[in-house]
Amino acid sequence: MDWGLEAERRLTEIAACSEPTEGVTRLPFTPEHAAANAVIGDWMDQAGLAVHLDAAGTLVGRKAGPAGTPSLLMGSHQDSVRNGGRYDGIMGVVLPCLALQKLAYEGVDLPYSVEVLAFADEEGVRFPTALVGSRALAGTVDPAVFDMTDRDGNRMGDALDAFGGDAAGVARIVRDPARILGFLETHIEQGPVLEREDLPVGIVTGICGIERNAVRFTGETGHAGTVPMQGRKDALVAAGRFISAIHDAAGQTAELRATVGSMALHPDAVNAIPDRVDLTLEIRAPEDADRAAFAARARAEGERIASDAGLGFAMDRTYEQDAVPCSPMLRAALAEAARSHTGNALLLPSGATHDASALSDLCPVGMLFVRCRDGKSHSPAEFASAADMGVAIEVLADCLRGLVP
Ligand code: HGY
Ligand code: MN
Ligand code: MN
Repeated sequence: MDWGLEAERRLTEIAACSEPTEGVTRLPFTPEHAAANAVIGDWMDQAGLAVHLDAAGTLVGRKAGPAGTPSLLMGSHQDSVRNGGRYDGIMGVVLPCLALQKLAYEGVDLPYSVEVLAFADEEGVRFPTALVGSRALAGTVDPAVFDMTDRDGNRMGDALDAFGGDAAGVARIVRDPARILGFLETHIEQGPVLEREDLPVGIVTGICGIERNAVRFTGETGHAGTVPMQGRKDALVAAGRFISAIHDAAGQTAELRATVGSMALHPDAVNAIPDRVDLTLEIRAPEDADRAAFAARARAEGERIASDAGLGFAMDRTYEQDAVPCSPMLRAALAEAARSHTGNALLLPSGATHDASALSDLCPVGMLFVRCRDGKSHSPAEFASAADMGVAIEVLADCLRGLVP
């Protein structure tokens, strides 16, 4: 079997489980998700896994090892962003299923249990939260998330229950860390490093921490034609100065990323001076201390810009996730397998967050990255080659063979 070509075929097949949009749009607890789970369940079955849906809506494929052995968890998220690519998340479900199928063909019986997990919701696109499936296994879900609603007013808990999950029972699926070997996630890199180094796979050193802030500038509105330029309290001009200052400052800190991804004006009229601007400031960094220092610098800059123009300024953190180091044991196992197949074991950080971020509260985590064309992701242009996925499957299979419970 050409495992890489089979991976490409499966990813093409499941890309059809999408809303009728450009690229892939597959949100949690939707008809598209149900169609995808039917396909994933078949892959799990072909890999010799027993399949069930857990209370958080994760499709779980499990093959028990010798009695009393711990479980190695693998997998990633089945959901996508709107107009996303064919690889983000779902590649991490396809490749471990094929690696297990390859080992079965070779008559290899692993000395531990294995699970492949297809998480319902990592992106947090439909509901204003994320990682509910992986957090459920780690026991870190805030029950309040089930009252969050999507843009049509549907409660997440109701959508999960209607899908076959059990919001009230999520606390019962927490895993016992003593019975878990670790979590191994395979994911398209979503960045340019492996392509630049001309390598098919890489080993992740750690997952960046992330915080999101709600920022507000408040000034004075007025008639665009009568208020003199001198002395205006234009909230959008102040926000513009803030955004470019943040962009320039972030460029001076290696591996730190700062992004203003959304903005809303008031009164948002062509002939009125904006008196209020609400924007989001997202900050990511491999080191939490760098992220905290940058957030303090951003706050000071915003306060200075606002006070120089006689405006109001507020910056409130709305989301935070600490940086996660990958397990030295899993990094070493992946590196040894990658070296034997490619002669390389490039180490690189992940600027994107992943389900592994949440599962690090349960067990050691490791990540294998697959080369991403042009570093493009969260886009229909996202692409990973069959050849590179074939190498990743070989590396995964070797890594699994080498793990000792
Ligand atoms: O935002 C992220 O890094 C991930 O793609 N959800
Ligand atoms: Mn993503
Ligand atoms: Mn992802």
